[in-house]
Amino acid sequence: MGLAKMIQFNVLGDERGQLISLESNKNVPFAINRIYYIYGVELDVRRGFHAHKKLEQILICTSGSCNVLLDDGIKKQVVRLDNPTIGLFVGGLIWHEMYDFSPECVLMVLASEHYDEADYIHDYERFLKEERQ
Ligand code: T46
Repeated sequence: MGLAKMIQFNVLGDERGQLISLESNKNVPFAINRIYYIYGVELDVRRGFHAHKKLEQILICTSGSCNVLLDDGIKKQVVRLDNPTIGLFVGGLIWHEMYDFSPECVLMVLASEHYDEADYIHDYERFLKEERQ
């Protein structure tokens, strides 16, 4: 089975344009405690390089595109995000890296918890150890 859990959002569109609504514990499978977005990333820049212990997140490219590498310590999968109607769910203990950002990319992230540096695992060997436990 693939690592990528994609969520297709319902689009409330009409002749005026498109609208997507994101609601805690409805089309988003957790209570949203934080939203952040990443933009203005140069093409050759790679971000991420960590896993979270518990945090659950949904990554949505609301504009432009980027790639996300997912790694559970055994399997790796690259997901291209280029559609604002699709979210990528990333749960705990998934190493992830984001790269190949297009100039207009806005990567919006819905997160289940407030920012907590203690939830990050930045060391790949430590990630593998925690994954095996
Ligand atoms: C993740 C991927 C997808 C804060 O102060 N509050 C926040 O909510 C966030 C997300 C970051 N920061 C600070 C921490 C750093 O000093 O902003 C700076 C840049 O964050 P970071 O280097 O962690 O950015 P990325 O792109 O490597 O990772 C981010 C998220 O941090 C991370 O949780 O899963 O996006």
